[in-house]
Amino acid sequence: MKVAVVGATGLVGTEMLKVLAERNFPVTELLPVASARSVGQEIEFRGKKYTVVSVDEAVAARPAVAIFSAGGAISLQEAPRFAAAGTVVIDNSSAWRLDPTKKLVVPEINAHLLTADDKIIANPNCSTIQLVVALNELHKRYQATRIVVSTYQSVTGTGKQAVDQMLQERAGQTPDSPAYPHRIDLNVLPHIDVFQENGYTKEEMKLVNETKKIFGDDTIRLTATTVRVPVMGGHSEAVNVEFAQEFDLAEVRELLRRTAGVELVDDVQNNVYPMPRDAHGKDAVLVGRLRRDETQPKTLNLWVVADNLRKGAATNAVQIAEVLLKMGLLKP
Ligand code: 2RA
Repeated sequence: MKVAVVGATGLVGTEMLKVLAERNFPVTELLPVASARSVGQEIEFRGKKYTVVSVDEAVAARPAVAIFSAGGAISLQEAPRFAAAGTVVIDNSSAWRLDPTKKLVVPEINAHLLTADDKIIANPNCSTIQLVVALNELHKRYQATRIVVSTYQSVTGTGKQAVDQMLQERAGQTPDSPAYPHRIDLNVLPHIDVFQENGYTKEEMKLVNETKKIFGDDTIRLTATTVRVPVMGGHSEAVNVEFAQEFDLAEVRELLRRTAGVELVDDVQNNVYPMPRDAHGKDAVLVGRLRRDETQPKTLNLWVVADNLRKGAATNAVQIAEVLLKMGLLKP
């Protein structure tokens, strides 16, 4: 199967190639796509060298699927071109996520919505994916009515430039081209993406709006504070969720053990709880620090950690492609 990866040289694109190889996705011909300055470069995939091509070349090659992680502007411009050529696009940018005609998919939750009509499919934001995977079975059982999330997001979510800034600051150097308006090492920034009129950032509003779309429930009240932290390995989230139904903590534990994509990591007596360094390189969403919110009924606190480049982006996108393949919706 001919597969294009658009944004193949970025942090997420590189992870997509890794996951495609690890999961043995049936790629017979790879089309690594990147910006003009990268065209002609060589990348390695499954021990074979491939030359980076332009978007035009990739569209003309009519791949079965094009997995994008190249930013919203490129997606808005190029995804329809691939779709018009018969390619199914899975896009990791925010461009199509809230478009009412496009599906926003986390396979463990709503892959059943996919049909042959879906030519552009949106991959949710990383901080949304780990939240909805963690809450999926609990929401089905107890109906979440209000969610308060504080995130602690890895610099890898911004990209290589941010990782370089952190490492240069850590080495006592002045960053060559800082990604953030302030120092990030030994600091935290309550600022991810741009501020909106309502005082929230785009990242915070993504959590609010995408969560409701994926759960198909506009009545869920969600408020978020998203924070950038000088950490590699993954995003962490402190989640406070109020349910319509009363719950039993032992049953919550059992439901989490049975939740697709979740690994329960919760034994605080032995200092066992989810941490980014343990999530790094994994596809599971790690959940721990389960405890009742003692200030109000039917409310649970939990701690959720996942590798934002994997389940938060690359793996979720490849899992969507695997579902499409299984449903016979990708041309061979
Ligand atoms: C971030 N979730 O962490 C955003 C985009 N990857 O920066």
